[in-house]
Amino acid sequence: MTSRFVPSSKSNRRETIKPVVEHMEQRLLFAAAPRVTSIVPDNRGEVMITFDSALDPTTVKSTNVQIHTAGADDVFGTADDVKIDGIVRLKTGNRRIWWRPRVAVPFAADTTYSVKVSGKNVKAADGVTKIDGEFNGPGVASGNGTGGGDLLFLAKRDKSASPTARFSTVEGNIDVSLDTVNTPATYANFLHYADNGLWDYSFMHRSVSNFVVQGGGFNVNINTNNMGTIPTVSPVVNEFHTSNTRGTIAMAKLGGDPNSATDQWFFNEGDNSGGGASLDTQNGGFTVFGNVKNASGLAVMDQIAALPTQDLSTSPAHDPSGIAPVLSETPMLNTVASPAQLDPITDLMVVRRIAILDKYVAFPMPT
Ligand SMILES: [Ca+2]
Ligand SMILES: [Ca+2]
Repeated sequence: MTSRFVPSSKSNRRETIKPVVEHMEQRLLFAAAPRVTSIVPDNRGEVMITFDSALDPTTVKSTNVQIHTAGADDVFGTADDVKIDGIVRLKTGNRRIWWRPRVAVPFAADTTYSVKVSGKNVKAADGVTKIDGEFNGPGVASGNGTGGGDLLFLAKRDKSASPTARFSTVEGNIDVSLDTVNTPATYANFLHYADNGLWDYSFMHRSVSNFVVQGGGFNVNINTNNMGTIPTVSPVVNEFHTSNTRGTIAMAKLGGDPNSATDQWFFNEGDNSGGGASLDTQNGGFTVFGNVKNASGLAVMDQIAALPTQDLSTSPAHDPSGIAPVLSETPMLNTVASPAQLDPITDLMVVRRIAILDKYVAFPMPT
């Protein structure tokens, strides 16, 4: 055991040990306890936990990463707590734990839930070193400097005036800051579709260069690979307030009917406030209800806008609902030789999930 902490001397190295072997040993012997550097929970129970170094994949499993709701007594740590069934994956060079519930809506959206990553059982890539897991607060790296200690926190609803909706797309994430103050009805309408998972596996069906990319109305059934129409509720009243500038998101609606928006939205790729587009004045003005929060989200938006489009409006495959007429300017991850060869789940610009990001706090709650 003592040799673990004694680097080989220069003379030793020269005599017997090949440099590549020594390098490997050094790395293993001095493995630091992985610390958590980023936590992103959403309001339907999906959680991303990122560490500063790689984990041992065999130790990242559902027994060691657990999510519970408080149960009927509304108190955590009692017998009626409900363990949520989920799927645990290790991504991003084995540094990121991706926990997702097995069903789209595992509990009422915004329910507070606890997250526990076992400090005893989840190990560094060496299979020996324990994670340094003690939760130190939002945005702060975990740990107390010594391996071991559970990562334990509560995820809860973001009650701020501008919560974040994460659009998880096949091209990357777009985080959108939502405007609850100026567009409250549109925000409530947005929550209906997001909180019920209705936009999961939806796809962007329209892209017009330097103008908009549009989605929210249609989805792909991941079991049948068929395209379909997302069920809608009553239209929402128009709440035009914020200008349709680049990087904003607004509701789509029917021509000549300001109060007809339901589930379709569009990102303003260019400045569409005035000029030929005139989205601030046309049809009562289009309701901007949020804006892309950061540069990485804008980059993803631009990547999507840069995809080639294809006219799929004539006899596409996997279209039992007959949505083809809306698919004349469809952005494509992979263009197809003919619409009849369309493979929706791989060829279309799929939005895997839209959910509101939660806040997270220490567990137990600070008094
Ligand atoms: Ca309980
Ligand atoms: Ca520790």
